[in-house]
Amino acid sequence: MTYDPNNVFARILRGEIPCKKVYEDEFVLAFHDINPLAPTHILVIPKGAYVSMNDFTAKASDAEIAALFRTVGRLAAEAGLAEDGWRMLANIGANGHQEVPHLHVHIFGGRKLGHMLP
Ligand code: DGP
Repeated sequence: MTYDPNNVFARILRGEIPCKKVYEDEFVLAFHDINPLAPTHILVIPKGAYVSMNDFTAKASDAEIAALFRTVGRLAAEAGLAEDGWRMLANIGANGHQEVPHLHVHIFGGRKLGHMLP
């Protein structure tokens, strides 16, 4: 799938749409989901133009991949989720019900989550 440079997360990265920022560095941006599904619901996105895990894992540098997943773990810990548990989720493509075509990892926590079902 070709990357759409006008998807909503690309616009957030360009500062065209505001977000409630949690963290930013050279590789990633993290912000609160606009429709939180749990007391903590953070999205972590790479700054690079990746649609999903498909092109990210194929094309991103090790530094970009490390930054994304280290940030997910660190922000979950900083949100106080580590001890009680939490969930990370990345929807991919049509079958995965991905709505925004820029890779994003959801962090859910702060309550007992529903059992994961396919
Ligand atoms: P997904 O189905 O994994 O593609 O989920 C997309 C998520 O993005 C969904 O939980 C709502 C969130 N979202 C969509 N538009 C915006 C926005 O403009 N700002 C923020 N903060 N989140 C958004």
